[in-house]
Amino acid sequence: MIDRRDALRLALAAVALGLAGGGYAQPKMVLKASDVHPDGYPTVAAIVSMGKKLEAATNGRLSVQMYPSMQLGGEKEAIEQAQVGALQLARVSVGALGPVVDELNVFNLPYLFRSTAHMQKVIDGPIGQELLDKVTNNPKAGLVGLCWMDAGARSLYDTKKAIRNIDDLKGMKFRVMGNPMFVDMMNALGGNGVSMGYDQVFSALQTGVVDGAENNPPSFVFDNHYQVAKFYTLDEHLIVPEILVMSKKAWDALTPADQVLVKKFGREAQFEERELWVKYEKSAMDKAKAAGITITEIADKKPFQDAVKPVWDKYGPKYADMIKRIQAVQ
Ligand code: GTR
Repeated sequence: MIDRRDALRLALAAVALGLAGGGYAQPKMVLKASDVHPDGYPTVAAIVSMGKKLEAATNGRLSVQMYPSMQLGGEKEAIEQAQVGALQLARVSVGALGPVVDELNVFNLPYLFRSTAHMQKVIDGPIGQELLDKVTNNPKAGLVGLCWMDAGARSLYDTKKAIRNIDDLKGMKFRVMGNPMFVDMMNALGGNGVSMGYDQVFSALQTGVVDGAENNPPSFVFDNHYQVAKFYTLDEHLIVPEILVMSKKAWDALTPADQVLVKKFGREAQFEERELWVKYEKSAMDKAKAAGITITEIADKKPFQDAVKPVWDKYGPKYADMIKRIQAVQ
């Protein structure tokens, strides 16, 4: 026989163990997510929407708290925080994650993809899954690769002059993402690559620490770089997708059923973001034109493609098989 005091103790123990209610109640988990872009940006909106789906599917047990606009720092910081478990979801560029998971660097080769449609085919298919698994199975990364996101094509912008051909890049300093491949790329193009976090780009442009940077139209416009850099040159040297990673610590704390949900809604976020992206890219270009930005189309990209050959010579051989497979995707 158990008396009332024992019954109370047992009940308290059950609550502490999460057994109350007759089943194994999982504790509530708020997944902190970070993004360098502001609220409403396609990557931010897609992850907020993923969070709402998670919340609905788990009766509020799992939810996402988004920290946009670099509130938690730049992408290097976000990756490091996710690795130690201080942050649960980090949406970053593959450019920034390459130094952690080397296999991803294949996507960082300039002019690898023929078009954004080609890139999408690759990330949506078996190669995309294989590379997400490389993130997850990397023993040192401490991250789980959840899904990809679109980021269009990256082009040059600067505060000094319109760039009409490759020779115009000579002597100009361009900020690139924190990955040695991009410093090499910019140097091969004839400029000087300066790597720095995204959080420093606006002021570096403003104070003249760099003459320019390079990014897709939505970043150029909606992160306000166009207010200081008035020349945008569409050479489209990189088509680098984004990636959403989860802290391995947080992932391991989820039940297998919850892991399935997170993956499923992540995959859906990949396609939701893509639709938002198309609209955002168009409105970014419209806004840039309306603001009087000098936009230069590089019709003949061959000189740019030829110039980055040393980057391919240096990094390409390591990824030779993967490059062939990517190029074979139609
Ligand atoms: C943007 C990308 C960000 C960040 C940024 C950068 O296009 O969405 O994740 O990587 O570029 O240049 O650092």
